[in-house]
Amino acid sequence: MTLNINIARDSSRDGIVRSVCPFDCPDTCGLHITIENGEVKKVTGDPLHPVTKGAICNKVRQLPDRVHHPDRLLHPMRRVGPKGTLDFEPITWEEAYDEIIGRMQQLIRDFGAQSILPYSFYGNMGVLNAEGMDRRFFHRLGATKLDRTICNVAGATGYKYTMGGSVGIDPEATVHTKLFLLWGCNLVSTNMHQTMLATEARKHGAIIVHIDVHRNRTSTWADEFVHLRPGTDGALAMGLMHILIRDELVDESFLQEFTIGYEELKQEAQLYTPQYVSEITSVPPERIEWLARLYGTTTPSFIRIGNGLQHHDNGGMIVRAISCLPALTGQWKHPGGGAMKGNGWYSRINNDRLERPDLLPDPDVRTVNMNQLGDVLTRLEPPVRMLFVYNSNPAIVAPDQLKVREGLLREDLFTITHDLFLTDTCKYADLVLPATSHLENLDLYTSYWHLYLQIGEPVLAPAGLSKSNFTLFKELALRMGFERELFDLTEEEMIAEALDAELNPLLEGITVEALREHGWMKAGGGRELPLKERIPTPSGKIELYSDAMLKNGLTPVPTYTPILEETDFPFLLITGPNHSYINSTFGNQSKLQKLEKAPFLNMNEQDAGSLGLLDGDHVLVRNNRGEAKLTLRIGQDVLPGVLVTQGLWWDDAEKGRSSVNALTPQRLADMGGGATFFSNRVEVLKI
Ligand SMILES: Nc1nc2c(c(=O)[nH]1)N[C@H]1C(S)=C(S)[C@@H](COP(=O)(O)OP(=O)(O)OC[C@H]3O[C@@H](n4cnc5c(=O)[nH]c(N)nc54)[C@H](O)[C@@H]3O)O[C@H]1N2
Ligand SMILES: Nc1nc2c(c(=O)[nH]1)N[C@H]1C(S)=C(S)[C@@H](COP(=O)(O)OP(=O)(O)OC[C@H]3O[C@@H](n4cnc5c(=O)[nH]c(N)nc54)[C@H](O)[C@@H]3O)O[C@H]1N2
Ligand code: SF4
Ligand SMILES: [Mo]
Repeated sequence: MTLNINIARDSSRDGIVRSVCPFDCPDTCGLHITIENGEVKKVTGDPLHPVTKGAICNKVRQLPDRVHHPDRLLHPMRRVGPKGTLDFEPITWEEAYDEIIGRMQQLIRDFGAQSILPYSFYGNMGVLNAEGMDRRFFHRLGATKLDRTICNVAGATGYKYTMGGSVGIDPEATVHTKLFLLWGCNLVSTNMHQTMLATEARKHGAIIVHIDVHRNRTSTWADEFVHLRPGTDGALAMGLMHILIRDELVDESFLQEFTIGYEELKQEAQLYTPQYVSEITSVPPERIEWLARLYGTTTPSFIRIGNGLQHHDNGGMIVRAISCLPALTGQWKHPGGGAMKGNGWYSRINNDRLERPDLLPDPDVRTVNMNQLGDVLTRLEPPVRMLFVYNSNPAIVAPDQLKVREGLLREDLFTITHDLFLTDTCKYADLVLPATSHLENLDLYTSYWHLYLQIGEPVLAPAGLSKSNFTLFKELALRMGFERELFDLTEEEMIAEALDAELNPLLEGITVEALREHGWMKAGGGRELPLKERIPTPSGKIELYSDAMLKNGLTPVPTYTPILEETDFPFLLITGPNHSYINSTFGNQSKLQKLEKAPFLNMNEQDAGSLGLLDGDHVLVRNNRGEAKLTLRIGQDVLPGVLVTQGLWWDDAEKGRSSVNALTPQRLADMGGGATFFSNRVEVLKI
């Protein structure tokens, strides 16, 4: 059967229109979209947006290729062949809805709604499409809850113990910063507008230090590079504190006024002599002394805490320790001084009103951790029988991939995927549903880095029969017979529910209409908040000692905890994101693939020498979970015993390529149930 799909272009919106970048990137850029004959010709940065300033990354300059890609899904499809074979037939939305509703109702009758599991993340960051109508639908249904832990939860939890929430400094203030510590953050690839702000500060004498396990684009751009062993950053932070205290470089009056627990922290820091820290981190003692003195004598200083730190077993404690540093030298009181891990606190919306967890028929319904999808699909009792995937590509991005795929292959699991493309996850789906791109729907965007809220209008007609997440879950809810007053809403109505100035006074005056008029609006209206109002901890002070940590069975002062030695495989493997994709998004665009060339494995020349390996060799990286084939790059970019590969590549059967997540563990980090992608031991064999 074939379906006739009208792909006539709607040229009524031709011209240059304003939009927002929807991808999971801190910068949340304002965009200008050039449309001709209903087709996107060009995407550029909005020159007037105060943070974007007309510049965007090369990935999103390729957005026209993504939006009009010949592989865009244009109609729903049903599986007709075996799972994993991409054998689908087109169906209508009527048929798709009938099948979904029929199966959901049957499952609820036979096994209860907890047999259904939504699986989503932030493939689209729009509030309505990522955490709006979808969440409300699954709450009302009573489905198993998903703990969305794959990205930044360990570090966010560690940071929250110190500072009370995702509250750092306004990045726009970093033009005043004199010292940047980019700590476990590949800024040049993952937060380019912070690079622009730091470059501005550098013109006025700022020094930029990159602290990483991998000498990469950011190290080359920075002024100084501190190379350390993976997962040892907690020890380095403690060592810096040790020296700051020893050399009386701390700000006693700030500590008195704004913190609690300095005496307890002081005791803990005593242990961390430069010699001891050097043994743990591999950073020479003189280099630790140098860094501590630089940090203790430069004001204002700013620490950009990256995601690389928290994808370890001890990621929560690492970020907890680093987040205490700026308080020691009183940085928070200077414009451009302090730290930033995430800034979601400023533009926080009313998630409860949007997602309605109160609708859950059974408030105690089970919750599963998204990092353990492999175990959830293969071992959980009673089993998950329907998996509904949207805004995510778990067959590539989730750890312990072979387990995930074993689960996805289960004949008694009914899998629905909603995406723009036939991703590797769709290969295992029973029903594939086409999703609109963000240019085809309305949404509200907040940033987890800068402080602006923005609205993105539909500027294109939906591709084929594609539907937004909002529309999909709204229509499903209405067909399920759920309450019209909860689900028969417009996007504008739902955005109005989210923008709750009573919950968050910084949203005062920010409405759909005002956003439409201005394009973007800054939380708090650009007013500088007094420091005391920016410390939402239980004590109202920066907590160097945390009662909450003690209650949760954690050491209440910052400390160093090592990563686990799960096996004795000789190498620690870091599998980070790459420059040209966003997670697995953009991994199917040939221009961007060409720029990345191939998945490489960086190895130290000493290790290569002792294994008899040469640059360009094809190697098999393996452990007890799985294996991946990579191309060797030998040099000094990683320390001996450490390996780094970048990018979440799509499967390529021809090249025998499977993603690196075949190697990574489902183990959870020390805080928040976070992922441990980077605490991963492997061996390397020549092919
Ligand atoms: N181009 C591009 N941009 C992106 C993304 C992308 O895939 N591509 N993804 C987006 C998303 S979802 C996120 S969460 C962010 C992530 O962006 P970042 O916050 O930059 O995090 P990562 O790139 O995961 O890791 C940052 C750095 O940490 C290093 N690292 C790993 N382990 C350690 C360690 O133990 N100690 C130290 N000091 N460094 C370590 C890595 O080598 C890497 O250089 O970027 C977002 N932006
Ligand atoms: N080994 C390793 N694994 C990692 C990481 C790592 O550094 N190393 N990083 C982790 C991190 S930080 C993160 S955040 C996760 C990210 O993991 P995911 O959130 O799964 O990110 P993507 O791979 O970008 O997949 C997003 C999917 O959503 C689809 N999509 C986009 N817009 C829409 C829409 O409007 N509707 C629907 N239905 N679909 C849409 C996209 O086409 C894409 O297929 O990966 C994690 N996995
Ligand atoms: S991916 Fe990041 S840097 Fe690139 S356009 Fe989007 S928000 Fe801006
Ligand atoms: Mo992420």
